[in-house]
Parts: sequence; C-alpha cells; structure tokens
Amino acid sequence: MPEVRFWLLDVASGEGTVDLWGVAEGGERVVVSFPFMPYFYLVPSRGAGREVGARVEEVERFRLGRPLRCLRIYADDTARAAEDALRRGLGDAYGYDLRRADLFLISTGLRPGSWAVAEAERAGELWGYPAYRATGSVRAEEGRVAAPDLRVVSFNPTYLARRASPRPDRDPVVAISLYDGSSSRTLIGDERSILESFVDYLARADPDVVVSFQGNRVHWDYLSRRARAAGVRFSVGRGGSEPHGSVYGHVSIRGRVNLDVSEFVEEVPEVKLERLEELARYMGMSVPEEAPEDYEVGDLWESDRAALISYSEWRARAALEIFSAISDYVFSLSAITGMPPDHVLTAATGFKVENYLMRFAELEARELIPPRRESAHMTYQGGMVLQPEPGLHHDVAVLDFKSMYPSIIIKYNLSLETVHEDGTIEEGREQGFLPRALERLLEERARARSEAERSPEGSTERRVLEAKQRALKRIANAIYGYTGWSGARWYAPHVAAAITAKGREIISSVISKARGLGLRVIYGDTDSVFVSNDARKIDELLGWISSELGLEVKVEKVYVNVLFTEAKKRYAGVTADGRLDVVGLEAVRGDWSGVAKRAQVEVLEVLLREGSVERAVERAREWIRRVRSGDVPLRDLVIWKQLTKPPEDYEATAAHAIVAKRMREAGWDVRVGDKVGFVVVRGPGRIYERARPYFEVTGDQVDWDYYADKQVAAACARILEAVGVDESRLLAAGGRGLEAFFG
Ligand code: TTP
Ligand code: MN
Ligand code: MN
Repeated sequence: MPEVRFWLLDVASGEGTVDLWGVAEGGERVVVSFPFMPYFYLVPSRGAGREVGARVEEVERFRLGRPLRCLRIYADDTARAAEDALRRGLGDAYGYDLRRADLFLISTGLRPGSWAVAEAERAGELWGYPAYRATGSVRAEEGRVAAPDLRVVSFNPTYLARRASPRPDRDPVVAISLYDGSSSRTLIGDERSILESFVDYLARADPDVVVSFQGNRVHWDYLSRRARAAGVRFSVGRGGSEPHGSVYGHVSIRGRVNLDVSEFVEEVPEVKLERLEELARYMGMSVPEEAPEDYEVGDLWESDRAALISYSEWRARAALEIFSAISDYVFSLSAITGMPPDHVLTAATGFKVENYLMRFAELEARELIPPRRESAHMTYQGGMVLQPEPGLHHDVAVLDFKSMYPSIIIKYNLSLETVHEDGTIEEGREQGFLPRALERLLEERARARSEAERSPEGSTERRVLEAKQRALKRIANAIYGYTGWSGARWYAPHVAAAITAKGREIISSVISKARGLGLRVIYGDTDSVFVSNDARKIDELLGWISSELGLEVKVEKVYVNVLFTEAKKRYAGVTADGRLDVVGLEAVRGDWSGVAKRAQVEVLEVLLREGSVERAVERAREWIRRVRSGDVPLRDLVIWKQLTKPPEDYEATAAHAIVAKRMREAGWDVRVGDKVGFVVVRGPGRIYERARPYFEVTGDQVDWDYYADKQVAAACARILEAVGVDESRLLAAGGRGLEAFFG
C-alpha cells in the first residue's frame, strides 16, 4: 500500500470528504482527501432497533461509567437524523452536534500540528496542489516531535484615519508591511494596487502560516471589505479561496494557519498585555521607543511617512518573532486538544479542555459525548481565604500545595460518576472519567518532562518537549474550572463544589496542625499558608502532610518582609531572593494612573526593603509634592478602564463611559471590551464631568490636585495605613498653596 506521511496543518470539509492540508515529508504541500460519513450514537429505548438508519452498527459505549448497548448511526447530517430519532422517541442521542471535520479528527485520533501517515494514492491535483486519495486507514505517527520547516509570513496593515479609529467603510489601507523571516517590505501606492499586491505576494510566497497581530478581530475583515469595495478578489487562501468567519470568532484561510499572536495574551493572564509593544517586551524583544498611538497615524502619514513605515515593518517583524517563540507551545496545545493551531489560540479555555475530553471519551474511555446545551450558571463556594493580620511581618514562609485541585480530583476520585448532586461522594467506585482523563494528561506530562531532560540541551526535541509539558500542565490545571463552566458538555457544578470543599477541608487541617506545632499563621489562600519561617517546625509540618494527607506541599518562597492590608488578596512582600511581589494592590490594578502605581511601588520598596516607616512616609510626600507641582509626564496620568458593556448602560457617573460616548460622537470606534483612557482636568463640576480622552489633554489643563490627593496620596495611604500612618499626615504635605483657598 502506498503511504503518504505529512504534518497536518488544516482540516476542511469537502464534498463527502474531509480534506487534510499538510506538509509532506519531502516538503511538498499536499491535500489528502478521505471519504468520511459522520455518525452519532443512539441509546435505543426499549423496542427500538436497527431500523433507525440506513447504516447502523451495534456497539458498547459508556454513560458516566455504566456500560450501554448503543447504536452507531451513520448519516450525512447527523444533527437532523438525531433530531428525527428523538422526535420519534427512539432513544437518547449523543455526539450528533460535532462538526464533521472535528468528528473526523476525534474518531481517527489524528492531531493537527503533528505527523500523520495515510494509506493513499496520488490523484492528480486539487486547487493546484498535489492531491492524494485515501485508500485505507490514517493514523497519527507517534513519537515524531519536530515540525517540518514551515513557510511563515507576517503582515501589518496601516489604515489612514484622521484623529479617529479606522473604519473600513471610510478609511483606506495605505500600506501593508510584510515579513518572511528574512526580509521586510511594505506595499504602498493606491489602495487597489496594495491589495492586489498583497494577494499576489501570498499566492507566490504560499505560506503555511500567516501571522498578524489582531488579524481575527480587525485586519482580515477590514482588508476583505476594502478589497470588495475596490473590486479586488481577496483570494488569500490556498486554491484562491477568500477568508471566511469560523468558530470561536476565528477567521479561516483555507490551507493555511491564520495565526493572530494577540490571542496569545490569554495564555499569560498574570500579566496585562494589550498592545503589541507590551507583548513583544514581555517576550524579551526590543521595542521602538516612540511607538505612535493609533490617533497619531493620520498626522504621521503626512509628516513623517518613513518613520511610520519603519514602525509598521517593526510590527510585522515582531509578530513573526512572537510566533517563532510560541509556535512549539501552540502546536502542542493543538496536538493535545485536536484543535487546529489557529483555533486553539482563539478558543476559550473551556473549549480546549472539552476538545481534549471529547477525544479521550471517544478514543479511550468510550464514553458518550453529551450534547451542548445551555445550562443556568450555578455559583458555588470557592477556596478558603483567611483574614490576614494587617501590618508588616518579618521572615515569613509561604507553603503551597503542589497541583492542589488536580491532586484532589485524582486522590478522591471526584467525577460525575462519584459525586452526587447533594455533594456526597460515593466511595469504592472505579476511577471516574475526569480523574482518568486528568491522570492521562499528567502521565503524558511526566513523560514529556523526562524525555526533555534526556534530550541534549539546546536541541529542537528538548525545546518542543518542554513546550509540550507546559501545554499539558495548562490543560490539566483547567479541568477543575471546566466542571464549573455552565457552557460545558460535562457541566458539573456539584463536582466543582466537591473539589473546593475538599480543598478547604485540607487547608483547614493544615492550619490547625501548623498552630499546634507552634507556627504563627499569618495568612492563607486556597492552597497556601503563610507561616513564621521556622525551618524545623515547617519540616515537621510537611512530613505530617505527606504521611497523613498523602499530598505534597512545598516551601514556595520566603518573604523577608511582607505587608498585609485589612483586605484579603491584597498584600506585598520582598522575597529572600530580592523580588518585590505585589498582589491585588493599586500598583497592579488596571484602573489607576501610572503615577499612583509608581508612587505606591516606591513606597512599598522603601518599606519592605529598608524596613523604615519614616522614610516610606517621606517618599510618599515627595511624590505628592511632585505631582502637585505638575512635574509628571501626561502619559502617567492616564487612567485606563475597560468598557464591559455599552456606554449608554452605565450610570451617569461612570467617567470612562462618559468619555467613551464623547469619543464615539467624535468618530472613534469604541467597542465593548476596549480600554478607554482618560485624564481628569481642572474646572467646575464633579470628577466624572471632568474626564477627557487622554489625547485631547494638555499639561496646563490637568487637575494636579486630583492626582496628588485622590490618586497618589490614596494609593500610598492604602499601604501606610497598614503600618499605622494616617492619610492626613500625607495630605499635610506639599502645601496646597493659596489656590486651594481661593479656587
Ligand atoms: P496554585 O497553587 O496556583 O496552583 P497548583 O496548586 O495547581 O500548582 P502549583 O504546584 O504550581 O502550586 O493554585 C491552587 C489551586 O487553585 C489550583 O490547584 C487550582 C486553583 N486555581 C484555579 O482554579 N485557577 C487559577 O487560575 C489558579 C492560579 C488556581
Ligand atoms: Mn499550589
Ligand atoms: Mn496556591
């Protein structure tokens, strides 16, 4: 049997076939077509038999661990066939709402972003590419880790909008920068020729991966519309196809991976990364010092076109470099979940977990896949958080459970089969579906880690395996959250509640034991306890946890000094290795001005590193004086706040909503989810009446007293009040001057 080996890039539904786009072993780009008839399962009601469909097989499946006699029914349109069977009362239907291409991957075990072997013969060409027709089976080729050499191109468009957000019905494309990994170029000229050259370039370069920053949310749609208006056929996909909207808000480009690196920020929730510059800096890349803001593009196009073009070329290069840095990780996520590389970044975490579970269900557990239905969201109690002892503490150890929720799920066999709706846990049952799926992930992770360690340092294998183990951890850690997500096929809030309840029980027993041993317990959150750093007693405690609870705890860090406020989840500390950790305070919150954040961090540094309250107070007063005198750059005064609903739906006192409305009136495209930046100016009226879009404000308009009192002093007081300093001591500083009396 002739075989074709290829690395799977993309999957598309054809006419009665599923078409796999791949890079074959010799580097050839190929399309391999499989005849594929989708199927679903029916658990027949009494009496119902094989008459339900034209092609029916009897199979054994499980529903929550219980074996069931099932019918596997093949049908072109499984959703319709299942609906029909349900209407006729023939039984319960499962797995009928999967997309054809997804079902194909799930049932064959093929993974995008990995190698496959198919029995297939050459069958001419399809859309100008060598085509193969399947003659037998197809399977994943295990154990082959490295991706082939992929052709990657990135692009960055520039739209000409004047002092407003670009709008595709109004503002033209004036440039598109392209980068192929070695050279940059920018297409300019009249719009029609730019778009034609772009299509042309992609046809000739024929990339496997097209990289952008915000391609899904902005560029593909924008460029498609401009092309339509200009009468240019926007055939950027393989075989001349145009982009089309797909699942998860993703845009599909046939035969290519359309990778929008802006979506990688979801993978690093601990850091706020919104602009390309922030993401690039986070990835350790160099970033231009003076990046133009969106609103400056129109003016720059006239005044310094060369600078704008070189910035646009930087953006295209940065996007591609980010892709290179994350591609192993993305392909690993793809292989684990079975979702194509471009979908896997776009899809919410719940869908990633679910795709993994569906594969595990069909291929290993032989569990039926429940249909997706809208469930009412149920809240449940989360982890335990202790009320902290406010103030400054010295020499504090943070003890933290290793993989707490995953460990609990496995150790207590918490699953849909074993946890009853009322929260009681059935013991002595076989390992449930969730713990099994999770254990499989952890086994694979352990294997990837040890294989990585055996691979030579700096080798491709090692790099890929390390990315793989991180991706496996990501999915394993998300399983608990999945059970509490109301969109889940296996939605099980009672299981989520049982997991957190066990967690609370365990952490309480650790706290009691710690106190019994004479350790001071200062704080605790979910699976961590902060205790006085007494090495001998801590050792004893860890020993007890391992022998009595059968779980593992590590000393995660030691704080030389740590400061707690009255509030939970708001503290800061300096670790033994000299790092400042800030949790939940203004300094790490989005909706405070940069100057307030900087001042707060400096006050924390002085307090925690030098241990001096007096010097910390002095530092706060210096900042207040400085701000009151207007000696701070404007960009540090901007307060960014996210629009979480349409501006009209906010109360009349929400400053950012007022600013958003004004921006809309002035022609800006401000959408739900956008961050609105404003500065508070002097004048009559309340603060929310004095908020202005940040780019309209000049230094002489700023309400410096607002920034001194309500931003800097307030943020510093939050810290200093925890060590007994009253806010009035700060405000007494830097005299408000005569203006305050007469103003
Ligand atoms: P962590 O201690 O952060 O994580 P962990 O115990 O799983 O792993 P590690 O070995 O690195 O300590 O969080 C404790 C539990 O809180 C974790 O098991 C699951 C839950 N949790 C979430 O559900 N979502 C999250 O984003 C985080 C950080 C934790
Ligand atoms: Mn932990
Ligand atoms: Mn923790």
